[in-house]
Amino acid sequence: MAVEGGLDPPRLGNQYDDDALLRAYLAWRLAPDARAEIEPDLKRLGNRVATDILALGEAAEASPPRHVPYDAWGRRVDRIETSDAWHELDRISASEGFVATGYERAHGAQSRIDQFARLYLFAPSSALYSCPLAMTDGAARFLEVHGDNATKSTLAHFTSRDPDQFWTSGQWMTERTGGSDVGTSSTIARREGDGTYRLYGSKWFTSATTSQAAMTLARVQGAADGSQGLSVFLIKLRDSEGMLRNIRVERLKDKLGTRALPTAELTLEGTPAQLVGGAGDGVRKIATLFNVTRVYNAVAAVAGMRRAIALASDYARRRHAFGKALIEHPLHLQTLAEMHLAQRAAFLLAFRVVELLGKDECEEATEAESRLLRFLIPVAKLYTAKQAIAVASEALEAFGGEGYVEDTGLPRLLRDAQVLSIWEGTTNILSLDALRAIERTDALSTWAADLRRRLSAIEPSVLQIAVGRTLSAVKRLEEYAVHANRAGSEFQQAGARAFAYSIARTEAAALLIEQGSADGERVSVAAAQRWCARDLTTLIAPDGDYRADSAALELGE
Ligand code: MFK
Repeated sequence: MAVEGGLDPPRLGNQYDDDALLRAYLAWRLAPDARAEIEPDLKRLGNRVATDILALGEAAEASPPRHVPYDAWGRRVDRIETSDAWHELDRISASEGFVATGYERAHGAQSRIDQFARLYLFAPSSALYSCPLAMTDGAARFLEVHGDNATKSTLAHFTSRDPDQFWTSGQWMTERTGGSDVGTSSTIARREGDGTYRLYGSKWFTSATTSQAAMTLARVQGAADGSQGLSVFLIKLRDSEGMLRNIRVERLKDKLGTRALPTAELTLEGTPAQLVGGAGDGVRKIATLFNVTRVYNAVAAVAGMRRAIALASDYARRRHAFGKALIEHPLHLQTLAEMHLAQRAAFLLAFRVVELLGKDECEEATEAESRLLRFLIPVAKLYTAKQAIAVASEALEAFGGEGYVEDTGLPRLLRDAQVLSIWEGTTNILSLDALRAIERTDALSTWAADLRRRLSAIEPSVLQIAVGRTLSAVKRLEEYAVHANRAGSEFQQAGARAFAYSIARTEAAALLIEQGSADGERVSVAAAQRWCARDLTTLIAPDGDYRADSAALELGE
């Protein structure tokens, strides 16, 4: 039956073919052989994420998980029922090798680029199945680094392409004390006579509770307070009959977004667990895991931005107002261009970290690159998350009232973006983390030297002004850091967010310039010029009494 009247809704085409930036980036960064091998797959996936995978994601969203505490006979069963579509997304994740690609390392250090290009296509259609994949990948990397013979088979499940063998993993770090100050975790691990452990405590925010396994933190009975007294444990969640092993599901979270994703409050009532990586220093060890999930977060953020822009750009060509298509109105075009630019910068930043991660894991990173990775992960995660929220909000506005109407599916773009700045370390926690990386590893000098080296390799061109402005920003950031260091820790902390944003913008500037210089395409050159024409650094004022000013503002005095 033909559809009568109404508005012409936005449509999604092949998400690989339509993404000029992704294609240009891969042409720029991937070895030609690797690209030739990967491209047909990305093209195929680009179609799937706009057709069958998209339909599954929408079905999963429409049928959120349900907690069934008791069976018909009053027995406590704590089943979490998810939709068939959610199960199918799990099987597709295995067969598409979304985690496996990162571990097979068919393209050496560039395998992470291959893998994250696939995830970038998948994430916005996946109803957040990308979240269990993030945690599974983090867990796999953790086991690769800290595991032993006893955990080998679990690692094989996490990295399997066989849907019947593939397992996902949760990452249970958050307790009632909060998700940031992890060192205060109160879950206790009691050692049994046979050397195994049982865990007792509550986990306040456990995503993907339908996973087969989870990595968690607990304090071996009698161990010291703080993060050093914590240890990392692997839990296999279910027994051979599929029942949770001494885990009580208190309830599912009623979240703003990510509604297909089961997130629960749990009580561990003597849950059998395996100590991995030895006792103690749990936060330092689990950083291996959360640094991977933070990279996923950054890639999911730029992928979400891309999806919002794809829809808004398509609609701007269909929708007419004041006698012409929206795209023909200069201010609408300008607004879309700004969204594209924000996404472009964030994309390059996220994939810069992906490249460094791949090198680091394949032991091809120099010492300086490993330091940069440690520093740029929090910077990229915090910056891309905030940009994703801003772009999603702008995209909704680009649809007018339709962007505010639930059954268009558009409000979900904003709801799902909002989580990105909250989980896996909030903006402030990550800004402070970047400061700590500077304190502990002298990352700022490494970063500044790296930028100067890369920019000095740019051939003289129309990008010279952009290069000059980026170099000035690097100098300003170094000067600010010296001043902040003198002014003391409170000043440094108060300025940490503005500082991290400025680092992100300046790193993105260098990447945009490098891309513009490498491909000489009008779009890349214009992007670099436009980005660098504005202030890259916005730092808190070094003079004046910032603290008294902040207190006055906060109190409304
Ligand atoms: C689509 C995307 C999907 C994403 C899905 C995920 C859903 C999961 C939902 C969640 O679980 S959200 C909650 C996630 N929680 C966090 O991410 C934790 C946020 N808090 C922090 O990151 C804090 O900064 C931290 C807990 C790490 C502070 O702990 P401490 O113990 O007070 O800090 P400290 O003393 O700096 O660090 C202890 C050790 O860890 C140190 O080692 P060393 O003593 O050997 O130097 C640090 O160097 C090391 N460390 C800390 N942060 C690190 C790190 N190492 C590497 N990278 C880092 N980022």
